[in-house]
Amino acid sequence: MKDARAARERKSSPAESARYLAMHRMMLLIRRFEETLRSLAAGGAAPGLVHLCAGQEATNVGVISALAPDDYIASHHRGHGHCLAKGVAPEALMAEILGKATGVCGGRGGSMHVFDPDHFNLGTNGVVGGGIPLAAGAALAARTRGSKQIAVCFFGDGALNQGLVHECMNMAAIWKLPVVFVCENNGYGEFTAMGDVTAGAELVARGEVFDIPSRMIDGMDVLAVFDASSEAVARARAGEGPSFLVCNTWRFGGHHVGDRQEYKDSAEARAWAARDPLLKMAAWLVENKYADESRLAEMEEQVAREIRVAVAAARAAPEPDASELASHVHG
Ligand SMILES: Cc1ncc(C[n+]2csc(CCOP(=O)(O)OP(=O)(O)O)c2C)c(N)n1
Ligand SMILES: [Mg+2]
Repeated sequence: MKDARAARERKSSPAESARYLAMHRMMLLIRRFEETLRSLAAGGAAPGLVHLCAGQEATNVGVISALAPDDYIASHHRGHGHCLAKGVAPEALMAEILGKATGVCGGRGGSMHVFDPDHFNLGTNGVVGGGIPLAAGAALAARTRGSKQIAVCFFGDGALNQGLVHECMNMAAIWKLPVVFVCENNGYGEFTAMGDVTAGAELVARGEVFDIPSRMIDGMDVLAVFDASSEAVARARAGEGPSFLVCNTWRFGGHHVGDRQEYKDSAEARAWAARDPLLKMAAWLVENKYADESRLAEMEEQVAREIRVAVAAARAAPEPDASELASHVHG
């Protein structure tokens, strides 16, 4: 199949150019954030399990770049990239994951419960499929208020077999809710290959059965994800109802930090590594003269500095005070 990026004429206005560079920069920021967090978590600095999204940046950034700042997202347990792309400061996210008082939720949520209302982020979620009804509810609430906001829910291939997906897709279709269902299909749920637990080869059929427009997309191609998401978002905003996007992607690391991934086929892993979304976008930017190698190197340097500063601040931040333990528990 022809590359979506080559197949479509792209405008080269300054605004478009800035958009493509911003997408690449955000993917880079997410990758460097996750790499840094991997070593911090491996050294025991982050309480609880930490699930990294390196490899899935094109899906995170492609979808969220198609949203307005006040559109809602509901994320899942592998959600740091969603939080960053939606606008949280790296320092506030890192502090949250490290359980520090300066974190987005004062260190109470950690990696799997980052709730960020300032950026209309309904949170990462430790319950597989748990974000789906939150997004459907936010979409219903927005429509009831007469707002133009829409909602996106991200979930993994493992969540496809949760009843909630089908209940919410059915209701969203019947009520034409402004919601976009995004399955980040990375081929595995924990340590089990998708094909061993998921019946039916055509994942898009899960949306089509509800008459929801459903598409399979190369989730390693940020521009392909952005194009498909822009269409889905426009449909939702125009009152035409939900869409379902299956983004085929790959997590470069284990299920969580510390997973040795012995269940993965190494040839398959190498093939996916060659499709790294950052390499693909960098090559496209250079080929189409949106940036040259030195501009990309400068961007790398800026991002590395931003992460260094954020991590140093998060590490130096105080632990939450024990006297605050019960705050926010009862309203
Ligand atoms: C309701 C529920 N069931 C089981 C789990 C345990 N669990 C955590 S992550 C996970 C796998 C999820 O796989 P997928 O949805 O494909 O997401 P991925 O980890 O691949 O990003 C499971 C089964 C859980 N957290 N919640
Ligand atoms: Mg998965």
